[in-house]
Amino acid sequence: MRFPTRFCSVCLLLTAVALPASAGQITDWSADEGADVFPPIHMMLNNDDNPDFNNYLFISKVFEDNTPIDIEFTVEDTRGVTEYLVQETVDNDTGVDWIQYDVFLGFGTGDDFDPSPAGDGLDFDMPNLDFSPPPLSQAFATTHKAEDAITWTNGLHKSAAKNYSFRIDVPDGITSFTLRQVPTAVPEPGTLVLLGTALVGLAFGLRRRRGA
Ligand SMILES: [Ca+2]
Ligand SMILES: [Ca+2]
Ligand SMILES: [Ca+2]
Ligand SMILES: [Ca+2]
Repeated sequence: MRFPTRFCSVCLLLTAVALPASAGQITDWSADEGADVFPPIHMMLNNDDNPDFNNYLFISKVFEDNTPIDIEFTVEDTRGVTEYLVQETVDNDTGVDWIQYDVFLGFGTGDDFDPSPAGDGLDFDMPNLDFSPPPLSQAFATTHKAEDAITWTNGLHKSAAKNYSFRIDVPDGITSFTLRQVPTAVPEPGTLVLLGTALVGLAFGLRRRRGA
């Protein structure tokens, strides 16, 4: 893949010029299997909606199955809001095409995941609605943006690595947050055939019972 290599070149370049990290930012993370997070690149903290400075978060993910992948980030206060440009390489290695891809912000992981509420400052660069560049996917044409959820549809993410990018605002007052990623597989034709067979069988049984 060309893009991850380019990501890494950008990583190295930016690491070379990045300012030294100071308090208040993403300081650590833990990820479900399949996700690799590169150390965040901090160009300027508290850069909420400052078009001149991006902080970067590079993530690479391989989905072996269609269960969600959670990445929990540890955060320290910055006395402000730090905006990150997240760039992801997402590899669909499930053997099944995806018809939709969602990312959510929240707290906790697995069954304990709670969506981030509206207005808490943790969001996909809202309410400024100044996404620049806007959230992007190489696989899908339509992007539905909400404060704590982005949904990509109108396309197929087949068995390949594709790039996604979006922004997140990380506020003061939280010690951690979770970025959840959820692919949706194309319904298998086999499932529909089985369902159809079951319905026909049920109707046939009912007719026989009525006839008896
Ligand atoms: Ca912004
Ligand atoms: Ca929120
Ligand atoms: Ca922002
Ligand atoms: Ca915001």
